[in-house]
Amino acid sequence: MKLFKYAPLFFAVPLLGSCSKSPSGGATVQAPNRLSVVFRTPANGPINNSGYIYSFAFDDDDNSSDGPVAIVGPTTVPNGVVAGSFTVLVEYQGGQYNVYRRTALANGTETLDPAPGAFVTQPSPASGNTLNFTLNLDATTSSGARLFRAGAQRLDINFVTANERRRDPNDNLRKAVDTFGDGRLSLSSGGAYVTLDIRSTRTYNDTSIVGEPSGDVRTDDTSGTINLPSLDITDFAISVLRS
Ligand SMILES: [Ca+2]
Ligand SMILES: [Ca+2]
Repeated sequence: MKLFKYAPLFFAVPLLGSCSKSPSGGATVQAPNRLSVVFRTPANGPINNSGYIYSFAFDDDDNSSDGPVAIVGPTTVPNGVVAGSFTVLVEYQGGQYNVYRRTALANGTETLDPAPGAFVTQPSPASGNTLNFTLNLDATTSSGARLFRAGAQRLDINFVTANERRRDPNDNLRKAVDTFGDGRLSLSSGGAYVTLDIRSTRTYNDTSIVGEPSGDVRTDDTSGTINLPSLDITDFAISVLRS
């Protein structure tokens, strides 16, 4: 059944054309190079708008051996959800999207340089089980740096969902997490990130690149209070536009 989910999805993504009006009808944004994501949880797990975290991590360092990966336990890393190597982070929580250029620091922490103008059009809060957004690949951060490295040809990509950022080092229960790959098979690793060629216009979907299963949210929590389907990465598509 999964195979038929994408046709209407792709037509909904504003990929065609090289410019886009803002929702207010204001300035036209020129963005010939774009990266779009459509992300779905299952029908019985609507996107949680009151605290759960949906993180989309992209690494433009041309090293496909170092992540990004999920954080599955307590952490001091400020973003709290994604670790390993990555340089761009899109985070959705509580109806708000944030985008950062991320620099890993030698002491195990990070700096997150916000890029509030990185979306081609400001994405709406989630309703139902879908998140989608389009980044300008040539966007700059608030400090004037490029969001994505100029000339990047590949991105290492992982999506990570989590119900919380766990800070307590004495709390060794695994929080609830999903990430690329089958969490039922690999409870200790941080997920099967992928490396995608972004040199030309194309669309990747989860079936072709990672085969992301449903029902593989990992947790050791036994309270029954976490809505696991709302964290379950089920379908996604990643599209590149070059025009
Ligand atoms: Ca997974
Ligand atoms: Ca999943």
